[in-house]
Amino acid sequence: MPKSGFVVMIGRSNVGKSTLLNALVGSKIAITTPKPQTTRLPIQGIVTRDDGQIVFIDTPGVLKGAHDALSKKLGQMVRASLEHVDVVAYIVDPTREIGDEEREVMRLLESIDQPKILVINKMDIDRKPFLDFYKDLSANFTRAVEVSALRGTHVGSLIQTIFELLPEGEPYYPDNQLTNVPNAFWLSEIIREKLFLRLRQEVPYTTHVEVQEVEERENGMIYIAATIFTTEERYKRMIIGAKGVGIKEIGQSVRHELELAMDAKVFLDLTVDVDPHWMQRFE
Ligand SMILES: Nc1nc2c(ncn2[C@@H]2O[C@H](COP(=O)(O)OP(=O)(O)OP(=O)(O)O)[C@@H](O)[C@H]2O)c(=O)[nH]1
Ligand SMILES: [Mg+2]
Repeated sequence: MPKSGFVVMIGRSNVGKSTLLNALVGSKIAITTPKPQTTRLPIQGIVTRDDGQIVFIDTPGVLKGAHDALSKKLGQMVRASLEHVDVVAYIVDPTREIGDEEREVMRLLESIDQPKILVINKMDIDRKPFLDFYKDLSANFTRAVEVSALRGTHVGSLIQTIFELLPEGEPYYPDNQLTNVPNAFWLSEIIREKLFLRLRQEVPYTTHVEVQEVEERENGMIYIAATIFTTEERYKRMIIGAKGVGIKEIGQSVRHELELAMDAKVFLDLTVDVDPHWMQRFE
């Protein structure tokens, strides 16, 4: 009898949850950046082996002390995603100090009945002042593993560990499916990643991307029309940049990545627009 189930990945912002998801699935389905709160919606990554199927759910980092509607909504999504899962993977970063945000996540974990795996990530980094703290914590968990999501180290043994803990069951998805992310959403995520990588401080957090059109043209070229919404005129100017250089560079890096991923020529029609109310759509 094969095994199957849902594994939610929780942890503070920036510990590498999305990087780990990509490493587990073996394909870039979630965007990753050095900035906190990159992930906004739970994204599922699917791993199918002879043993069965694991559906991973990547969640937004839990941010402590953030009171705006978007952050609250993110927190609610994390709590809601804990309810119907078979295993919880708690991802930690031994290079960073334990702060309020971390304590918040640990509190959240205490009330969970499912098996819990402590995943100590970023083991490739030499200086890990908080490694011992997390090693001591392992006693409170069903299992503990040390990985490097970036290098892919011990990601296979994490998958094995999860299979040991999963219940028997049939797969939820066809065995060739890697994610639940629809194409348009994935495209908008790639655009958002480039915005995060290029823009400073608060600007990327004011943005939201919508893909209006994806069309394959006769010559095999893929035409994509998308709009970057931001909340204020001055942010729009910052995104566009002097003489349009900013948006041009963002467009180029998006196109470059899409062409590699889709193995086709891409024509990207990227617009920047102001919508002061886009965040309300998350409420
Ligand atoms: N050195 C090293 N860096 C890593 C590793 N895993 C992730 N990172 C880096 O850590 C940063 C954050 O990674 P993400 O995967 O976006 O983190 P996240 O937990 O999904 O963050 P949020 O979506 O904001 O909650 C990125 O710059 C990654 O490249 C790792 O194993 N080793
Ligand atoms: Mg993420």
